[in-house]
Amino acid sequence: MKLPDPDGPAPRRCAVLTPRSPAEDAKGQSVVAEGTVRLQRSSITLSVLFLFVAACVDKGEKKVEETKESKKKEETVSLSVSQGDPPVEGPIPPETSMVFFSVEGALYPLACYDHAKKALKTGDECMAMVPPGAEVRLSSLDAEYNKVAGGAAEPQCLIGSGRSIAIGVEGISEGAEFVYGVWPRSAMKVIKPLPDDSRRRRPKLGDDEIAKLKAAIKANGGQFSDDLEMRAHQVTEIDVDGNGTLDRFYSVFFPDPKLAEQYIWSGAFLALDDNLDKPIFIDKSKSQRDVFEVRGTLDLNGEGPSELWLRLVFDEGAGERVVAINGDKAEGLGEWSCGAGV
Ligand SMILES: [Ca+2]
Ligand SMILES: [Ca+2]
Repeated sequence: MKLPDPDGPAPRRCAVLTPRSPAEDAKGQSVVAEGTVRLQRSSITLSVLFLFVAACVDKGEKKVEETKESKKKEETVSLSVSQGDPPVEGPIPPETSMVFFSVEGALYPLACYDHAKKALKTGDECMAMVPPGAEVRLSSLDAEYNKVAGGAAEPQCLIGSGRSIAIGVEGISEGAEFVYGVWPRSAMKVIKPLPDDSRRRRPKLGDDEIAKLKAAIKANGGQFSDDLEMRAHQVTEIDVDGNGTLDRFYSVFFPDPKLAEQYIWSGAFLALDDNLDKPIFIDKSKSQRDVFEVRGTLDLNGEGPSELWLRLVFDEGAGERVVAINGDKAEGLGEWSCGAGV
């Protein structure tokens, strides 16, 4: 079914919305010139027209809204059925080992689960699980694809460093914009990415949230004057511990009043079951020039709770890392990718 384009011309049911030709404009002026009585009549007519236009514009806006809604629905449907390779069935942790990759022109291992040792690992140990020729699965923003692992390669963000700490895959630096990947292919369903807009909004914090977060920052060694303005970069709900009650992730910072793009303090907390009285301290920026984001969750060892897939964003780039939640402590697995976090 072809839907009308919401950006295209408005429906013509309201004739008064049609622009007038220069000839019609000239006629209008001559009517005005004929006299006051006609003018008064015109103004009454204009008022009526105005009301009619207002009603039509209102209806038009509603129509555009409805059309946008249906277009969105149609896009969602077409995305879920159109591109990419069909899902791959098979084992997930704890029944299998798995590796989770960030895509930086190559598969950059962030963390992995070693089934034999029943342990979470990072770096080279994850690389070693995926020999050349192994089947991997990659996800772009809206579709998943099956690929084959190649040999060791430099990630794009570290090009020229001589550090071949990623796995090359033919053709992934061009075309579809891949975001993350997994081995084995069946493990893709472990990754639960958050919708992109969960990072684009800049939420406003309530007074109670600010007071509790300031107390939590101080309890974790943060120093700042009490009247300093706190801002949120991301506040989002995720069920990390899988108990059915949403937990809230906070990424907050204090802008440095004297230096642009510098923060007095920037860091992240997780309020389990939305309880901000005792939030889990996730991490803080060392350079005071970056902010944290959660991109998604994944239960790498299949034993709950989920691990957090984080991103650290700074002026010139970003790095990623997986953080495990152990009780009331957060533990970063390996280093931040791409040399971030220093
Ligand atoms: Ca929860
Ligand atoms: Ca886990």
